[in-house]
Amino acid sequence: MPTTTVRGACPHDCPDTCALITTVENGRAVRVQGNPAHAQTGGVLCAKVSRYAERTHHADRILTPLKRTGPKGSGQFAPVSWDEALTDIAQRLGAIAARDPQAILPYSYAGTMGLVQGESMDRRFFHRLGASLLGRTICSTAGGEALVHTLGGKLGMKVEFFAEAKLILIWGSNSIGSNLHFWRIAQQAKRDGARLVCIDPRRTETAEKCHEHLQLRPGTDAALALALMHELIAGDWLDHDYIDRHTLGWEQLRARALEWPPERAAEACGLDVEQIRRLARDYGQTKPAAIRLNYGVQRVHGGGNAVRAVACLPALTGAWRHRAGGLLLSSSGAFPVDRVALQRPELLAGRNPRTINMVTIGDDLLRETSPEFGPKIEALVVYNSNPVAVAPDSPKVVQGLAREDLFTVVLEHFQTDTADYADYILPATTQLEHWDVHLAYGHTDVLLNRPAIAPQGQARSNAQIFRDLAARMGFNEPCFADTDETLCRQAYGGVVDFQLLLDQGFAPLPWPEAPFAEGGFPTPSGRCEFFSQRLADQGLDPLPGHVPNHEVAGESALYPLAMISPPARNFLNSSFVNLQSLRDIEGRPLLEIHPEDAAARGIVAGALVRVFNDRGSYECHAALNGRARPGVVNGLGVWWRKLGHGGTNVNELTSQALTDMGAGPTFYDCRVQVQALATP
Ligand SMILES: Nc1nc2c(c(=O)[nH]1)N[C@H]1C(S)=C(S)[C@@H](COP(=O)(O)OP(=O)(O)OC[C@H]3O[C@@H](n4cnc5c(=O)[nH]c(N)nc54)[C@H](O)[C@@H]3O)O[C@H]1N2
Ligand SMILES: Nc1nc2c(c(=O)[nH]1)N[C@H]1C(S)=C(S)[C@@H](COP(=O)(O)OP(=O)(O)OC[C@H]3O[C@@H](n4cnc5c(=O)[nH]c(N)nc54)[C@H](O)[C@@H]3O)O[C@H]1N2
Ligand code: SF4
Ligand SMILES: [Mo]
Repeated sequence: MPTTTVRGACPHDCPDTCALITTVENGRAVRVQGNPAHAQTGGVLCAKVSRYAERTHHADRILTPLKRTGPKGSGQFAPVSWDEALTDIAQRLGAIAARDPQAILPYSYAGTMGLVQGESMDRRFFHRLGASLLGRTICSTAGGEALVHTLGGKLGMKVEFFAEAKLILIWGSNSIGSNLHFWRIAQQAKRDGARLVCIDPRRTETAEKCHEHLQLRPGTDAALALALMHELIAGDWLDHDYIDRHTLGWEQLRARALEWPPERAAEACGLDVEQIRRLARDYGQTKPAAIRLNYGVQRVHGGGNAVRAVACLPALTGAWRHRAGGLLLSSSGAFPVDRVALQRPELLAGRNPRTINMVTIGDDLLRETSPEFGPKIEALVVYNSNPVAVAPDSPKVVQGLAREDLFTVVLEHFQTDTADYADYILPATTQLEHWDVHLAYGHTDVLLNRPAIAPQGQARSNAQIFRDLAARMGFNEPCFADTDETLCRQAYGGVVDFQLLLDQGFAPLPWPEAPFAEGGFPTPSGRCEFFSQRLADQGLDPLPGHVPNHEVAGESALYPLAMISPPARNFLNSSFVNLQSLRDIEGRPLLEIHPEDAAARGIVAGALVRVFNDRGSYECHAALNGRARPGVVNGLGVWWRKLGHGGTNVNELTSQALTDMGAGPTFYDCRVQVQALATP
């Protein structure tokens, strides 16, 4: 067979959504590379997805349906036919649905961000069934709601124009690790004279390479942003005309900001007063100034308020007037996805099922039937997610999944920590084997993914599996017959040129160069809402404020250290942990700790340590690499438990407490103690 190349899209939960070119020889993918024709990708992929062929043809791929043969969680399975698996699953789900379909819960997130394999036929299936809905909150809802209540949507600068900025604040983001193609743009700006400032409790690879690093305490970003406003007012570095014409609630915000002199913020943030003053001066006086905000700031109690406070800054200085000024957290709101066409909510037929928050799955799997909760969860269908590894408070998640009376189906590529608890594992195709169409949250191009190789073994696409299950359940609405390629076409209706997608693999959205240069915010008032009536109506603070963490470190003698758990660079959440070549780069599960905190506990570099709190205990190795600030430890995520020490990972320690907005997780709002177990 000749060598061919096929155009695709990276499926992963990453702002960059790269355009891929897969080289195929004899039916095997031999290479996955970046498409040089796509400007954002620029022909370059990260180390992870450069290994995508290795992942796809991995010896551990699940290639047939598997049925549990041992106790729950033992990981013992035997191959069965698709026919046997589908018949049994349909029968089990049907029996539960006959009593109350809300006892069935789908559990999925962004293992693939594809609109087809992530949010189309699956939703149709569960809507038709009347299953409980899932609140897909595990990543970005606090920041997302905050943006909606401030700017009017998940919208912001066009990422390419950061190259022209003269000051870039990289706020709550390790771009080199998790937004590599943005970092290329920031480097361009730096070469052209821009100053780069990083705001992060961890001295990341990115922080090291910026001109300045503000290493604040986790969960104190709103205090810093309010102090910046204080100084913008004091120095009168305000764009009064922009404020008058395009913002709402300036007088109230002004009063709030005046409560935050830099001295007060320095105390709260654990920063030097001069550093805050200098940043305010730079931000007030440099034009154009751009903020690359990322989701790292909003995984704490006050995450929504923090994003709101930061998102107010560009309106105060009028930074939005310039295409290289303003802010970008997410661009996903610019994509006109036709979710009604894809997901068919009308299949609910007037039913209004409850919504279960995916963050609290640990508690919710352990709840009995009650009037407040509704029916006990009897069946869980997991796809595109690995909750045992990634959901907070994993001791509870595991306890729930170990229930003998819970029926669990997992659609997967690999036998993850979650798949170990399944009754059935169904083999899913990877991105190289199926059709899909994508949005992006770090740029504004639509991407198409064509299959490059045939499904491996007996794997089927998620959409195909739900189509098959629908047929077994007797769901005969015509929408269940739509093919994956048809679903790709439905995702954007006629708004995006599908032929262009077929021809070149990507298509730009029409999105203005400077979206808020003339105001025009899609909020109820049409202005940037410093004051939000919608938040007031929910009984929340209508102005951005500093909301302290749920778990303030130093306030507990038992657990005096704050822990954050940002991603390890060579893993993507828990994906890729099972690739030996990438695991070799990461080495072993690590806890970064400041030398003073280590010395106080008799911990030396490389020592095996136990990190613990009331929720659980995590074993890993101490890293004294200069990245942790005093009082804060960094437990790099997200290892598979079974590939870590003692079957643990960092989410043994994190809590199910929620954010101020969006009912999101608080992974970086966590208190722990650390103890040496053994010296290296
Ligand atoms: N290599 C890699 N890339 C990824 C991911 C991955 O796991 N690995 N994950 C992907 C996903 S799911 C997402 S959502 C995106 C974006 O995911 P993000 O979570 O935005 O990714 P990071 O860039 O690591 O940003 C987190 C940064 O925030 C810092 N941080 C923690 N707490 C605070 C705080 O209170 N304040 C401030 N200012 N900073 C804080 C952390 O130290 C870390 O450097 O990245 C995606 N890209
Ligand atoms: N402590 C801590 N925990 C965190 C975070 C953190 O920073 N710290 N980050 C959080 C964030 S931001 C996020 S987004 C979540 C992410 O959590 P998840 O969305 O669960 O992400 P992954 O761990 O990558 O798991 C995705 C799974 O989907 C599978 N998959 C991929 N493609 C397909 C497909 O086409 N079909 C099927 N059936 N399966 C597929 C992969 O094999 C993988 O096992 O984790 C969160 N958890
Ligand atoms: S940088 Fe992000 S989008 Fe690009 S290949 Fe890597 S994971 Fe995929
Ligand atoms: Mo995420």
